[in-house]
Amino acid sequence: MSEKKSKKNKLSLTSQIFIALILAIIIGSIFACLGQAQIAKTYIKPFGVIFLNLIKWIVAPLVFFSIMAGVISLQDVRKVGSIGGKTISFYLLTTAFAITIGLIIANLFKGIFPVLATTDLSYKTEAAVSFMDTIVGIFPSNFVKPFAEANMLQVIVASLFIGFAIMQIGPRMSKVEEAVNILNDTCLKVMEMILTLSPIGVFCLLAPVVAENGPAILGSLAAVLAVAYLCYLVHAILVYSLTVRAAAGMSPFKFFKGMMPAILFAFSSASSVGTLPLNMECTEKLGAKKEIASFVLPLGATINMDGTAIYQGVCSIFIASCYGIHLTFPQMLTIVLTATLASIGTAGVPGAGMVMLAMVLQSVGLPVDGIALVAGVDRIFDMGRTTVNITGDAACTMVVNALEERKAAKKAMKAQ
Ligand code: DAS
Repeated sequence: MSEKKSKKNKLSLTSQIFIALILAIIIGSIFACLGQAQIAKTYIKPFGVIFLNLIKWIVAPLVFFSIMAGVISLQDVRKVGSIGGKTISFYLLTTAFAITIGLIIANLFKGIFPVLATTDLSYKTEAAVSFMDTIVGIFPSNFVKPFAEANMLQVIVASLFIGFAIMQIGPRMSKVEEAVNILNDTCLKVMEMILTLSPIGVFCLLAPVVAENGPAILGSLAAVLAVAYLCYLVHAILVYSLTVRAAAGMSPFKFFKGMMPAILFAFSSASSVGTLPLNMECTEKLGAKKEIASFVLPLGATINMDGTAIYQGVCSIFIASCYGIHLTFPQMLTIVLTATLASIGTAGVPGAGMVMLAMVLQSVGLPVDGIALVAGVDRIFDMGRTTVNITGDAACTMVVNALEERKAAKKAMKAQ
């Protein structure tokens, strides 16, 4: 009875999120037409900020304990190594492919982008020097700082080191494993409590955005938003359908249908880490093993951002054309490398991708203040790119799960 009741609640939570989305757009537009955006920003937005702050508050311990629990539950370092290797290669390859799709399609459509100012900006193609900085920055130098600063890459490295260490402490391991699982379940329970507030949180985040931007602003940026969403769709349908079909033997329709609750939440919250619990639930319902999902998904929520890479490619072309600048092929390659790196460093929280756009623009000498052209509707970009990000994480989970199952079956056949 309680299972059916909670399933019904889960479904009604999804429809509540949808209703909150529609209400936010209608009420936000009314505020915009009445020129009362300030009221929405002053009295509605703070409740949305509280909701996001609660998510940010719990995300570091949630990722820390879920990856640690995932590593320990796999018991076998080699298994983590092979899963880790498959996961990282899938993430890096799909991200580089995503940014390439973004650049190709944006270049095809750049004729419809406005030229706002011509400039003789002499820009140099500096190699992306930040690669080594990114690698060095992944390793924590202080136990508390990664949590205090919510530096997710360092939190993940800390959880991997401690998880591997727990695996090797011998007979006492089971006690520590139980403690880690209790802490992980507690964090998941706290996150579930926060998620029951999501209809209110989504409404209070989105209504002020619509009130501030209104349909008019969308009209003027419709071109670049449409191109970005076209790229999101092409990448998600092309890459994820092909990979889940080819590697996991799963019908793309079944995959996207099963992912719908997580896709809806990601679209409205614009937060990959906030969508983690729903993403884990959806991939497990689609047949992924818990120990695979609880390792691959938190890693993906931090380092796999295909949608963000697309957004950075499309906006680089849009900003360059707004300044009357023609990007050369070598510069596009630099954007591919930098956007792939930027997506690894992008945190899975709202707006993070826009901050990393500065790194991409600098790498090819484009004016960083061009970000102001797209900042006004960043949230609308973010909703789509976050949806692609979490769907890519789930596709990777299904692929890695299928490859590990095949490997285990082969091993079992050999043993007979
Ligand atoms: N909103 C981020 C996420 O949660 C992505 C981004 O800002 O680019 O994935």
